[in-house]
Amino acid sequence: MLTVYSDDHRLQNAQFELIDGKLLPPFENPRRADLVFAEIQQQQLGEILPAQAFGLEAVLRVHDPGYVKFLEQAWPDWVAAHGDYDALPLNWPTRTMRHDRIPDAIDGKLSYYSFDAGTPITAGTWRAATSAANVTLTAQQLIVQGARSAFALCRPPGHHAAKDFYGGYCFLNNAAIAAQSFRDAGAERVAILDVDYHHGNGTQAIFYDRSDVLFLSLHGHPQQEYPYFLGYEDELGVGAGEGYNQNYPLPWGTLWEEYQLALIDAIQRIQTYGPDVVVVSLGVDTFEQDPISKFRLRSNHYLDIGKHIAELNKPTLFVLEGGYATEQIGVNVANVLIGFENA
Ligand code: OKP
Ligand code: ZN
Repeated sequence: MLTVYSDDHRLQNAQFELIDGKLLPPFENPRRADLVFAEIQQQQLGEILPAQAFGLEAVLRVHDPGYVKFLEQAWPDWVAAHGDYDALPLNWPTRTMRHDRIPDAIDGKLSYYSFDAGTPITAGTWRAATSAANVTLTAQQLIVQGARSAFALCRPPGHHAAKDFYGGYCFLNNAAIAAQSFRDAGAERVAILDVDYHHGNGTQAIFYDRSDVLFLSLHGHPQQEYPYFLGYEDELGVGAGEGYNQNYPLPWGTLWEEYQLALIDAIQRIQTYGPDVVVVSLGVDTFEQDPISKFRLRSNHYLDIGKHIAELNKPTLFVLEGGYATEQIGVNVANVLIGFENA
């Protein structure tokens, strides 16, 4: 397995994260990717390549130009208004309020372009987020050039970010950018399988009206879990996209046995779809010891996840998403890749 990696992920290194009414050290922190890197190296999973610099062209195939400009400018604008503190929004336009005017003030812009207060924008956020996109696009190119698989070892993650909003630690949707780039490179059908514990609301929204990208997600049930407002099983796509979105919401406490049944169904759906390439949004926060999640997978089950994905026998791009049990994140991620390779 070829891995692509850049140290620039470390530029997303927030002071605090607002979670469960507390300001805590961020769960989504640089150690995560550093430990995945160390494990991949130690297990000798294959070559680790640096990221190439792509411009913003591929990013803008998925994201709104105004949103991308906002992300690039948010930190300097915030510092000018408030000083050198991590930027967080505090209110949102909800029912009966307007969504058709973008405020001039940076605080209003943060509110307009976000959906939670748990995703700090810092001095390095823009560079870290673009580096994650570059890591993913570099890995995506390896597959375009004929590699059977590649792993984009990137952070911050991406699957909660939609066309024009951030949240859930995500700014640019790395997996969606890669999927669109596969299409632009000539792939007719792309399947995105999201095995992160949280619903990939951003990815779903980006491809919801399209039949050329099938999106499937296994995740904590939105009645119980973040992001709460998307991820039900009756979300099947719209217009041309009808029938090309599939959610598997699962309850707190889900064990491997139940999880595997959903995974097998998802794999069968992908098989039927017959994609040219598969993108895996690879979160390992389904792990039993994950500090913010409530599924109960064990480390060996990640080998099986990799094995099931390999049954598809398609070129496969793995893109890192969540996973917050830092001490075991390396083993769990590596196990997916090893299970895939040894299948
Ligand atoms: C990002 B990814 C828990 C609040 C959760 C945000 C979680 C973002 C997860 N009570 N806050 O999908 O791993
Ligand atoms: Zn997650």
